[in-house]
Amino acid sequence: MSDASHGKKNKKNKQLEQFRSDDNGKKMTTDQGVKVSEDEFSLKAGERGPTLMEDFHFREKMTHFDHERIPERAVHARGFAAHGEFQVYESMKEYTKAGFLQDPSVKTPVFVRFSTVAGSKGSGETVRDARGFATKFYTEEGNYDLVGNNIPVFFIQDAIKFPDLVHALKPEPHNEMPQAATAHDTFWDFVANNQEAAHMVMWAMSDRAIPRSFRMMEGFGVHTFRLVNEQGEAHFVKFHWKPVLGTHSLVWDEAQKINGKNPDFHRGDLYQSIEDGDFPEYELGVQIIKEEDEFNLDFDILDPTKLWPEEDVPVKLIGKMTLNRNVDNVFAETEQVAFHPGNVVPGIDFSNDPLLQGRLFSYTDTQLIRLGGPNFHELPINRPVCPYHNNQRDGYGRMTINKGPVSYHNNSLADNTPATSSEEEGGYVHYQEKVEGRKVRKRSESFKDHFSQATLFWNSMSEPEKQHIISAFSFELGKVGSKSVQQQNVDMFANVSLDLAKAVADNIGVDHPQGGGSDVTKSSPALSQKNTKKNPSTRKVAVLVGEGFDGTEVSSVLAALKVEGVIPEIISEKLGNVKGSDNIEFTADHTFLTVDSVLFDAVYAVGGSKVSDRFHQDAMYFIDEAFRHFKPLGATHEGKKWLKKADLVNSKGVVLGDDSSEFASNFSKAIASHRFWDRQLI
Ligand code: HDE
Repeated sequence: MSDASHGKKNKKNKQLEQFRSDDNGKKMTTDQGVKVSEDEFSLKAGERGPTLMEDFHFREKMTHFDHERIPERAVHARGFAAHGEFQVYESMKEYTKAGFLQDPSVKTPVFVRFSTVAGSKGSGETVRDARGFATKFYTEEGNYDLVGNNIPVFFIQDAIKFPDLVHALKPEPHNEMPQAATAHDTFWDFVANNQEAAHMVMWAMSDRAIPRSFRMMEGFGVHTFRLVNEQGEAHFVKFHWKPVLGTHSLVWDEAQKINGKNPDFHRGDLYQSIEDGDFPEYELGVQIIKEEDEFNLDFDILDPTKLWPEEDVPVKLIGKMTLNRNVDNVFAETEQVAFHPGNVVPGIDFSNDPLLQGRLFSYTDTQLIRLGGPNFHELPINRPVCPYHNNQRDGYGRMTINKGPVSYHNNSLADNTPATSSEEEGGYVHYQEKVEGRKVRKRSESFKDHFSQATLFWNSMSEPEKQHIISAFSFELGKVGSKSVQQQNVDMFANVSLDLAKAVADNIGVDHPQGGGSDVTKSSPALSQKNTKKNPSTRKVAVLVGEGFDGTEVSSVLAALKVEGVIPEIISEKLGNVKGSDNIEFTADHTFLTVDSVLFDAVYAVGGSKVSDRFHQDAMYFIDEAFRHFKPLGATHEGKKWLKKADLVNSKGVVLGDDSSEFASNFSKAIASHRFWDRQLI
């Protein structure tokens, strides 16, 4: 609560307050403010007679309803957002004059929208896909948007190919299948015939594409940008978001089941964490390269299919973002927010990455149709918190009432205002990069190595991560109908790793590749999730409790787990109270009917002296499934019988005990480990 009452005092929130409306307890009126006397029956000529056009309330209600939908985003349609704040750790003056990166005492309001890329607005959230990670900083110098993804590279090198990529990955046009999935012919046909996709495809087939939570994934600005300081000196920069809870993923089988059990899994997780005060936190990181070192790496820093290995160019953590407030209205805020990689502030500038340059065109263009005209910057969520004045006028839905006759520049009637600002006064002056060249439709030779970093990524994976990638390729290509496309992909990925290509070829029944192989031996440990942070905080544990459980002991285990930040939820035979010894009762949050093991991070089997056969059976299934998804299992008292019966007691990540404090501490360590990959793979 200390945190500025969850960001309620910040400038953006105060601005939004002017637009909020609470209908609770109010009288109903028309949009014109006329009180409504009847809202259930339309106006008719006689009880059984025709409805009359003069029923203005009916007309208004129906017309508004008829126009309620707007086009969904062409990509990133399925998203969820939250408000928060960003604070820099120390002044970044040396590199940038951006005002919000100067003063550690300043909290800059932010709005962050997470999304999947391929699926429609109503699609499942735990699909295999990149995730959007778009942040709007409402700075005193205007809005700065860092419109990133959770994967640091992209499928293509030139924006002109984006429509092709998206046509290939969206559902196929003749039958609109499959929804929110790349496991189909056109996507893989695109990959094999546009081999610059190799590196990002490796990420998309890895665990990164099935995050456990929006709170547990990294974010990347992807492109190389520029930071420019007060002296006009520029540095190249890549932006990173590092989740404080570490980077963690689901298991593919689990991810698919979650989509059935709870298609709102990721938004529910984000929403509830914020409601519970477990505010998601991310550190902002920068990798910086001096202008004169532009050509010192073994790839082109303008190529968006390349990352800068953290071991070569360290990530400097420069600040922290905390998401501390849910939206009041998803349509008004999350749906109407308009991000744009071209929304920059003085001190942040572009590079010649051809993918970035093309994005600068696309976002406003798509928003013009999605949000219905050129005034979407006036929507409350998109407004800057600093004043804005210019000669833009009119258009659909214009809200600002610009006074006076003058709407042009230069003028004398208004003293030539609104006036431009010099660089010293804070005017945005584009970095004066010297550019020379012929007009050509070409790709630079320096962009032509598509495989070295794909192999770097492969080399950096732990053995279980490699197995997951092989399985993902085998799943996706296994769904492809064309033998030729399957073979082309196996042949292509042989350039990344022969082991990978052969394993996939065997799984999908095509020939081993003819050539291939890579001589890249380098790896980047920072890319493996094995090396991420481990923390039990906010992990959800299913506590399987039956009538007659040991009241005192189990209560003390749960209390100890809560101290570690773990969130236990009670599953019992029916909702309501479940009685244990020592007059202790728990309230069941769920039954086996309402939840499933895939919705939890770990299982604590407690049991009870009086459980029914049915409960026993359901618990065995629940535990077995959690085990197959490599989840930590804990058991005390009668619960141990279940694990013994399933023959799991000697497996990794299975914690048994009777001493409640020792058990709680061991179990909490196991929960922090996230998953136990060295169990037998299923
Ligand atoms: Fe986007 N992208 N994109 N993109 N993108 C959109 O803009 C586009 C790219 C990203 O939550 C669209 O308002 C082109 C890379 C996010 O509202 C559209 C190219 C990265 C979001 C568009 C790219 C992104 C979008 C669709 C290749 C990571 C969701 C709706 C040149 C750095 C933002 C919209 C939100 C959304 C175009 C590639 C991130 C069509 C042309 C690379 C997070 O304008």
